[in-house]
Amino acid sequence: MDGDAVLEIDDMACIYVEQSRPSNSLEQDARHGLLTAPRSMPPKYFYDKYGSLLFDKICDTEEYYPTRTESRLLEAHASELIELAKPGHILEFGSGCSRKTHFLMRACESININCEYLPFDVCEEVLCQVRDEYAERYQWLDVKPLVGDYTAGLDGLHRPKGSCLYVFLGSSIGNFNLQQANEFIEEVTACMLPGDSFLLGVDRVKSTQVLHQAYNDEDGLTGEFNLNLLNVLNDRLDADFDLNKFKHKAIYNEVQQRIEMYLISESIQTVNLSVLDESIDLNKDEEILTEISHKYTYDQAESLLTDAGLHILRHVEPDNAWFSLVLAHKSL
Ligand code: AVJ
Repeated sequence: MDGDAVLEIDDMACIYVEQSRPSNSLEQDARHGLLTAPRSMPPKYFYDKYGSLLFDKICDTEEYYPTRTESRLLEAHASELIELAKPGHILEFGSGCSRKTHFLMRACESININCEYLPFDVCEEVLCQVRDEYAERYQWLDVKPLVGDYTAGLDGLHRPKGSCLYVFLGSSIGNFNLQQANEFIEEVTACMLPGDSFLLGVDRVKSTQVLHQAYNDEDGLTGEFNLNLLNVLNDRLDADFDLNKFKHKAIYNEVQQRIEMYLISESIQTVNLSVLDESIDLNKDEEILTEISHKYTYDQAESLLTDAGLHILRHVEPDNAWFSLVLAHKSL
């Protein structure tokens, strides 16, 4: 019936989550990060259309173990995790294409938990696709996409009524430095009511060789992904970065327990950033830090959640201990 169809679309319309803190514009981030050394840009600008496609391809490479390792863990443990959390709502930060969330939905389905899915992401276009795909595949499921930037504060988050499982997968937490990671988890915890839980996917400390290969894949996809940031800057700042004059570098910093990804200037060069009305002079071998990806030990992965006052319900890892899924809850 026509009326029903309209109602259904209305019910599942995207909700815009208001920022509770201003987040920097690309122009501000570029001014702050690029005009003086040491230079850097936040990793969120990787993900234009081409960057998102490249990231998807990275996830399918042999070297980039996190995606498949986490997927297998979810596949093996989704049922017990869902049974522990008993969610009325599943709210996922940085849901992207929601490829891994299917494991959680199937687990809900198999034990007849009727819940609502709230994917939270910056990209409305992808959120709408996810909504349609999930609504079609899981007829019992309500999908309420949340459009917004989860790094810009969570006060604007409409908190669902009934028990909620907050999900943050893919070791996206690794892009935060340690302080930011703690702050973000505290913010989520502040949204939680007693009985709510938090499922966190965390990449683990491991051999430098395995880590190095994961960020230096044979086909050069990670390099392309990194260099694509310069395309984004050329586009949005009307800049003139020459991609042939930069190279990709990713190293594991054992002291800081993190991958550091850089773009290296291969010669002395001047780059114009027209929109900023500025130019920058780069030395040969000068670095621009484009991403950090923090790795955690088993105990550190738990501390992320327990330091915020949550209690661990379950912590699963594969035999090689390369990745952790930690489920914690706020006690009653
Ligand atoms: C999406 C932030 C988890 O840090 O491993 C993959 C991004 N960068 N290869 C990561 C990324 C280069 C990824 N995260």
